[in-house]
This record gives sequence, C-alpha cells and structure tokens, in this order.
Amino acid sequence: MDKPAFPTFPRNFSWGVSTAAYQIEGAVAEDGRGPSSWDAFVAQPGRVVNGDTGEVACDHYHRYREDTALMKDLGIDAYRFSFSWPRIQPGGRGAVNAAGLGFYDKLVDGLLEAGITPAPTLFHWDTPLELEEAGGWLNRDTAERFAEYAGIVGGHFADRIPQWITINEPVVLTMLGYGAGIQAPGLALGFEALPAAHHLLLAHGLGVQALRSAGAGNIGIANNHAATWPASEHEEDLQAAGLYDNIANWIFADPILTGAYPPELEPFLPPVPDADLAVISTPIDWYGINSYNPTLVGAPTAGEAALVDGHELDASLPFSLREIEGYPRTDFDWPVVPAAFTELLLAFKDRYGEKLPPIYITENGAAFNDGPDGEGRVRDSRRIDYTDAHLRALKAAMDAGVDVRGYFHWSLLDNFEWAVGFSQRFGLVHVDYETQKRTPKDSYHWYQELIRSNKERPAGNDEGTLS
Ligand code: IFM
Repeated sequence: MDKPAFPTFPRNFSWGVSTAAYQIEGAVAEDGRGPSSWDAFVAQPGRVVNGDTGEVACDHYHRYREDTALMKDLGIDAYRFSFSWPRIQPGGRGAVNAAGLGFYDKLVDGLLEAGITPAPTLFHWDTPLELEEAGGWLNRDTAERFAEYAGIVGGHFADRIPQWITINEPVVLTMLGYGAGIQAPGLALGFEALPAAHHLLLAHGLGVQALRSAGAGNIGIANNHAATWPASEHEEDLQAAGLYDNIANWIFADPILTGAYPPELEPFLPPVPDADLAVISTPIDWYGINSYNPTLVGAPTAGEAALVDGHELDASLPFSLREIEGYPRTDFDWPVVPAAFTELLLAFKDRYGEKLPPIYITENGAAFNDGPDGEGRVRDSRRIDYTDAHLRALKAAMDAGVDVRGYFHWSLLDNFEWAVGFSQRFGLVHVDYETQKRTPKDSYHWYQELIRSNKERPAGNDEGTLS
C-alpha cells in the first residue's frame, strides 16, 4: 500500500547523521592516543560478540575524507561525531596530544569546507583508561577531569564549531557499564552504580560551564530516552514501571531541566549537595534526545532474569523488562513502535512545560543487517520504513507543539555496536569490514531525496506535504 505523502519540515530544520569515535575511528594506538575503558573491555574474553574490537572499526581515522564526501553527497546540514578523549588527553588529565587535536582539526575543517556543521559530542563512553582505573565515573574527580578536557577542546575549536554536545547517554554508561556489566567498564553494581549517574550529570554541568568560558556556545546533551509502558494496570506493575521510568528517564532529565532529582528516587541516592544541582542545571541551549523504541516494564518475575540485548539482568532488581509483542522488530530484536516516539516527546512537553528548551533528536535509527545483493545494491527497505515512520511520528509531536529543531540519524556508517560488535548494522552506508568498501544503501538515497525535496520545495508550501 502506498504511504501517505510525507509531511514538510520547517525550512531551517537541521538534517544530520551521527557517529561516535570508538565505533568508527579505529587507529587505537596511533599518533599518541591513550587506551580507553573500551580498549580494556574488548580485550577481556567473552565480553564482545565474536571477540570484535574497535581496533580498526571503519578505519575512519584514515578515511575521514571519503566519509566527509559521502556526507556532502547526502546533503546533510550537520554531522554529530565524537571527540575521543584519550586521543586528545591520553591519560585523561594534563598534557594535550597535539596529534590527536590535529586529526579533529582536519576533520572539522573538511566538514566546514563541505558546508556541513560540525556538532560534536565531547564524550561518548571512551573514558581514558587511567581515569577508569582510578574509579572511572564512580569517582567524582572524573567530572573535574572532564571539565578540564571540555575547556581544552572548547578553547581550540570555539571559533569553528557552532553546536556542542557534552556527553552521550549517561543512562547507558551507568546502567549497562556500571550497573549490569554488559558494557565497559563491565561492573555489575546494581543500584550501587547510581553515583556514576550523578558524576556524569555533574560532568555535563561543569562541561557546559567550561565550554562557555572557552567561548563556545549552543550547547546541549544527548540523553537516551524511551517511553516506559507498564506491563499491566496492576498496582505492582505500575509501581515497577514508575520506578524504572525514574531511573531510566527522569533521573537524567530532571536535574538538568529542573535542578532536582525525582523525589521518588531519594531512597536510592546518596545525599546530593545543592551546589551540585546548581551546576547540573546550568542552562543549556537545547536538549538532545536519543530514542529508538519504548520499554515494557513490570514487577519482578520470580526467579526469571530479564534480558537486555541477549544479556541477563540481575533477577533481584525491583522491576523486570518484558517483551513488547505485536510490533515488527529490528534485526537487533528491538520493537518498532513509531507512535511511542510521539508519546515520549509529548511527555517531555507535559513534564517540563516552559522549562523545556528546544529539542534536537540526536539519535534515532535501526539495526537491519541487509548486505549487498548480486548487483552490489543494499536494499534496506526496512530501515527506510523505520525512519519514514519515526520522522512522521516526530512531525506529529512538532505539530502538537514540541519545538524540535533537528534530527540526526544513527548512523552514517555501519559500525562497532559495543557489546555486540559488528553483528548489528545501523548505517545508511554499508561497510565491508574486510575491504573497508563503503556502499550507500537504498536508505542513504532515500534520506538524500527527503532532505533535498524538503529544502527545495516550492515557496509557500510550509505546512503541507512533499510531492
Ligand atoms: O550505537 C549506539 C550509540 O553508541 C549510542 N546510542 C544507541 C546506538 C545504537 O545502539
């Protein structure tokens, strides 16, 4: 059946793609880069599917020119990449590695020449190993070290980079890295992981201040959020889902946007000084949301551990994650529920009202593992359907009054998908990891045409559909 015509987006809406350093760069031991928590994690047997590592990944460190040309052809306005902290400060403190900064000089200058706005993230999980070994994000000092690093990068690039992101998805690093042990650094501390959340948020606030002092502006964060659905209307399920919603969503948004943690989480958090909350709520220019699918949560199920991407969660947690049935699924087995994207954005509007700054969707996309067919073409129609439906859901939220300024698709390239290695492909561009050949998929051409037709639509067609 034909889809209804695609809605128009505002003419100044920013279309982009997103990546992260460890997932694409490779070159982990080149030009003075120091080791990170992820280098140590992937070296531990059994941590990553197939023993994959980011040692080479997409070799973007050497192929950034080719990748920039792909982005130019795609027609995007903005590119969200991440700086590798251990490339710039190999030990996470003190001395700066000029060669590390030099790589990003070339990348940023090339993007600007191609007419693409660099919108980098300062930290996308690759904690310098020396800092990880000193306690990582459980240690408050890491937040101070991050502020120092933010000041260095801000000072170097403030004149060339018009949009900044402090930290990517503190929730995932806290829950999967320190809580469940599924990602680096691989600690399974359960609720004892929550200090990591606080220190990441503190680092965000200190980072905003350091960037501003260095002359950088237009700053936000990329937080991961998912609509939380209770497994039933039974009191136990409602309570479990409420707790999970606070731990996965509002603990990361409330302190930034309101200066307070959700009161329901008080029993789980150490006493938090007001001065920290004042730092965390340093005003930001916009708020970034990464979102993929909703989460179904119920009361704990006796003796049965919930699974996250194939890993068992601690069965003693006061909630359980349930399978969402009745929807298509990605190859990563994530449910495809576009309406939950609208629901999530409306929940932000309801919860924060006037306090909600403009929103950017800093990530959204899907893993579908289609490869080249006999003609060398990648027919990833399921990624097109996913993205089409999620952009319509996004527009529905905008039409209902949510101020969204841009969308970064995850991801430009197939890349190293953390604990599942190269087994899941999120790219608009297929990467053959043997040869490093890039093949733009059907979804790349679809996104290119969407961007083009939205930009080039006739004057006057501002609240209509693209023909
Ligand atoms: O690949 C990740 C990214 O690093 C953070 N957000 C989710 C993506 C898909 O899992």
